[in-house]
Amino acid sequence: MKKVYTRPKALTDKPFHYCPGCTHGIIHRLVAEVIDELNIADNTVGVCPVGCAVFAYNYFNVDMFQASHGRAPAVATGIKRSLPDRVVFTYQGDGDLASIGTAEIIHAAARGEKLTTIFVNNAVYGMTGGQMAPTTLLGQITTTTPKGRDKEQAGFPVKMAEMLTTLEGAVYVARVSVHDPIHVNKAKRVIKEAFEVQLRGEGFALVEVLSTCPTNWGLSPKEALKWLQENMIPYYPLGIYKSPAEVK
Ligand SMILES: Cc1ncc(C[n+]2csc(CCOP(=O)(O)OP(=O)(O)O)c2C)c(N)n1
Ligand code: SF4
Repeated sequence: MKKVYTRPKALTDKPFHYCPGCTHGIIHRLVAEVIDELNIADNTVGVCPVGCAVFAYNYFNVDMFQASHGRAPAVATGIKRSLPDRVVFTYQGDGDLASIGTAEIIHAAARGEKLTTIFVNNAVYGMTGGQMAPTTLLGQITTTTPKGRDKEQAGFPVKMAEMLTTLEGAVYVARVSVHDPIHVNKAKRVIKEAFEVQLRGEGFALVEVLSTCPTNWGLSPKEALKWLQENMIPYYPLGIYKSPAEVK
């Protein structure tokens, strides 16, 4: 029988704690496969967020740090500046990165820190029970927007990839999705490029990954993938927004 999947060496054997159908697990796997393919596990340091991926240090088989809410880019900056030969990545949710950590991510990007950020946008605060995040769509029902997000009261959803693209220090900015196998494969290529940008010392790289939260969206895993495709992608278009070739 043809073997189609082998657990990457950059993941430990520990089973993920994520809810059934949550795509955090797929994104972890992609990052780990990229670390294996680039053969950088011994030289990589990851920084975990505060959110459902808080325990990512249990899963990645590389050196890991835990940052307090939103502070992963600041912690990663310190690691990279003191150990510039390390490959440093942050893994952050949208509550973590686009809410409490807005300042940290904007200034790390503006400074052109040579980091790779994996930004998981699932349009809600997953871990704390599905409250509205900056990325929650207009009309989307969450525990804090029971009638749907209203722009008069809660403003508009923030498009982080587009916003960070405007900063000169950000040299690679892309948005991908993991709602089907074709997009999962594309996401992996983009994540790999974001690590290669760092390996070439070119500057700050961020990949926004559209992800599901079936538990807090109140949908089955299959329905959640469809909801992501039909509702998130039109507002958060996929693509490579900026790459080093354009910056030079
Ligand atoms: C300073 C601070 N504020 C709020 C919290 C509570 N908190 C922990 S996780 C979280 C939500 C994280 O959501 P997100 O970053 O979107 O990640 P997800 O769980 O969806 O993957 C919040 C609000 C906290 N731990 N620290
Ligand atoms: S609460 Fe949402 S984001 Fe968190 S593990 Fe469950 S499905 Fe995933």
